[in-house]
Amino acid sequence: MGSLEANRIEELDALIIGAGFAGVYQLKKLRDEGYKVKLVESGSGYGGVWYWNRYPGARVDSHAPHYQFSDPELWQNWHWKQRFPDHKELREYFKFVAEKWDLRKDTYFDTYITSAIWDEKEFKWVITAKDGRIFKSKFFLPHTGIAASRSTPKWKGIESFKGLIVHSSYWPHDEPDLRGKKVAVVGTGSTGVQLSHAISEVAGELVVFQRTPAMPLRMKQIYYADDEEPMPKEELAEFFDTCHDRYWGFDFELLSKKTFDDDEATRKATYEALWKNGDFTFWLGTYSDMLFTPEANYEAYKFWREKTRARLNDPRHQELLAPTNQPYPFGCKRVPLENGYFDMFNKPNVDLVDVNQTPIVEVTETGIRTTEKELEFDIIILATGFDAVTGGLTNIDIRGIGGQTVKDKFQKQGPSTFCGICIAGFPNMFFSNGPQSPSAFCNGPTCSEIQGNWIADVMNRLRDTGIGSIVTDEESEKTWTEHVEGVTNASLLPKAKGWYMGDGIAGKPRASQMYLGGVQNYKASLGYSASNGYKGFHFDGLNNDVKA
Ligand code: NA7
Repeated sequence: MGSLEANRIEELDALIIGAGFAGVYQLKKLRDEGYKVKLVESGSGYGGVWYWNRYPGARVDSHAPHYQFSDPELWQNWHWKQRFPDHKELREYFKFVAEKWDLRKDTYFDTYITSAIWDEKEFKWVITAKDGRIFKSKFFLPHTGIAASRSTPKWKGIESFKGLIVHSSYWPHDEPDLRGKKVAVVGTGSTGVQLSHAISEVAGELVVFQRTPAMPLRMKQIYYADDEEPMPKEELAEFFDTCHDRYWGFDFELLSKKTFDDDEATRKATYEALWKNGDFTFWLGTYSDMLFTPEANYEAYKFWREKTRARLNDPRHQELLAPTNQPYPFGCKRVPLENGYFDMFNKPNVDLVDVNQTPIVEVTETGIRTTEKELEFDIIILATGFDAVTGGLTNIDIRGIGGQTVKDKFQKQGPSTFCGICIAGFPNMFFSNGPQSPSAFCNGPTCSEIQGNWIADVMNRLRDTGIGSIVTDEESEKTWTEHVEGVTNASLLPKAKGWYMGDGIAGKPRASQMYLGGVQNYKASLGYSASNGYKGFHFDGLNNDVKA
């Protein structure tokens, strides 16, 4: 690992923030291209969300072999132990990657970037860390991801609780002993679903506080023996190529038919087959109109509701967890996977509080008081999510041309970018898995590679031509934003309240946070700009007369 004294200025070609899939890939790629590049990370290890998400039950919902880099040097030498690897296995994977790609010498851990200011005269970013260190870099690459900024409720009395109160993604490295304890889990997104099930197996009592029911799918976990692989190694090179050109960045696609193209019996058989897969395919590999047509969506919901209710003994739980009236379109909030979440509600030590009927009034020294009663807890876990997608960028004081900030710009009407990779007014700044890119609608490593490669190509173009800066124009940004909104508005996404639409964070404008138009179309848009002389961009600095 590199070291840097406080207040010393380090000159770089590129500074990357974030040691998740995107940042790690970018470091390797740019170093291979001969750039002087450093990666900074606020945590103390590699993994991004997998460094932070170490709560009981944390695991990825993308089934193996999808969730890994496509470099043969890596996959030829790596063995997955689980079809859905848990956080520990994922951190092991990142350690292995860091060693194979020799990343440590160019990584600064425990480094939180507070500001990045564009110097219009020097064509450089001046980037400052919390501890006072400064980097001057031609390119600024904040690959901060979708879950860098935690969202914590502002309940009265929250500071007074005498037990342990923790946000799911700040889970203590020294594992707390939950055996026999009274535990509250607030939130039923994919985190809440995973962690409450895991905790129900050890805690004395568990109370889950639900605002909106999740619609999780069954997870078919497989534990691989040493000589077993999710897919034969000789097929993997082609597999990764395929993923780069598929709608969701996975090897499966939506079906080429619509819900009512099939008669009822065929449709049911199709749902059953997808359900048995025990992965995302019931959501993302289903009839092509499921996310776009209410009637089609309701068919999927009915099937899900029937499957779910059959597992719940208590009619109250049935109605709260899988309501008769569809609460929002299926798949328009992130669909979690589970293998025991619903069954745990049949246990006598697990209870469910609907915060719509009995809202949380305050946190007391000993627990949580709702409008109905006070409940005592030893531990309160906030699985309450994030200022998702944009929070990682808006948390940093990023100032572009004329001192404008990313925060102000996004605050006005939601994110506006060109191809979810850069912003008008912010030269030589590119990000991965950010707003208006496929991000959470794409298998993470797939998009990290697509975007990382494109960013490296831009940098090569500037290096080859001696040009100082590249920046997208307002017109191109507007066109992309309209395209993103157009695809979202044609879908059922706006009918669900959640972070896909920027809901839940005070003052955050409601707007589509991600691009739903498909990874292959996204890749084509980036490619079109690049192969047309970076259409949609302006160049400035040094060799101004050279056309890129
Ligand atoms: P999510 O998906 O944002 O889920 C947060 C959950 O917390 C969700 O059920 C919220 O209900 C609930 N919530 C938030 N604030 C409150 C308050 N004040 N009271 C009660 N309940 C609340 O975050 P996750 O961590 O589960 O997942 C994040 C993503 O990261 C994940 O999908 C992966 O893609 C990676 P709501 O639905 O808003 O009514």
